[in-house]
Amino acid sequence: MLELYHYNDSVCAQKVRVCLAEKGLDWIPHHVDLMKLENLAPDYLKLNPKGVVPTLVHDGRVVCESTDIIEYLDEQFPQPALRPEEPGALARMRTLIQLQDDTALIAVGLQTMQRYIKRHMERLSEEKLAAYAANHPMPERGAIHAHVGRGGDIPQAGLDQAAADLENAVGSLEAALVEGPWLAGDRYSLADVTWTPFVHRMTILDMSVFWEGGLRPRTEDWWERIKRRPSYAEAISKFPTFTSFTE
Ligand SMILES: N[C@@H](CCC(=O)N[C@@H](CS)C(=O)NCC(=O)O)C(=O)O
Repeated sequence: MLELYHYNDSVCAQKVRVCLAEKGLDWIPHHVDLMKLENLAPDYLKLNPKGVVPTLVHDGRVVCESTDIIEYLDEQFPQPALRPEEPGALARMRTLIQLQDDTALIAVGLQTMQRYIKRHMERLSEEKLAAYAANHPMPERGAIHAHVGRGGDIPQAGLDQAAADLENAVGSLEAALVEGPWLAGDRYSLADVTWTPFVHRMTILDMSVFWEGGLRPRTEDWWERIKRRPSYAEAISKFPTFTSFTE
């Protein structure tokens, strides 16, 4: 049995949902509402000590970290294989996943925080914000949520750096796509799984200018093909996004 603790509009959770959809696996959802701070509930922290989503539970075995989860799924459910056998392609796949982990998560996080999460945090009471800041297992996460919730902004220099990092990352995708229609070459892989939610988020953040209009034509073409895969609808577009929040 596969259970996924996720949040509708978390890029890291979307990454795992895309992988599950590509493999045609059924899973039991447990929605952890980050806007209601459910990620800091004591029972959830027992599963995921960092207080973040996603967390996979497979027959009672707990796996955290989205990259570890998708690798785990590919090992446990090998068909269709999402890791290339050719060593060069495998290395390219891992490099692009690492780029997401090292750079894109922080960059989309800052931009999303300023554009969307801030307005939700601003509705929380001072008591809740103080509790978030004091109790988050990753103090810098608690602090930044409390900062924007109290009316603070992400410094413009940080937002500019995040945008530059994301544009550079799109440059890396464009370069990788020289090798084939997919990010690791001729076969769809975990690199494509990983970058699907991040490129999707960039479209929400008005960053599709980084590839549209022929600027990075291979990425533009890849993105069109990604959106046509059933996993895109199943794992991403059927879920609500920050832009549709009304509560
Ligand atoms: N490295 C982790 C990062 C997980 C992560 O940062 N998740 C975000 C949503 S994309 C989260 O739960 N944020 C809530 C918080 O930081 O309080 C992974 O890839 O699973």
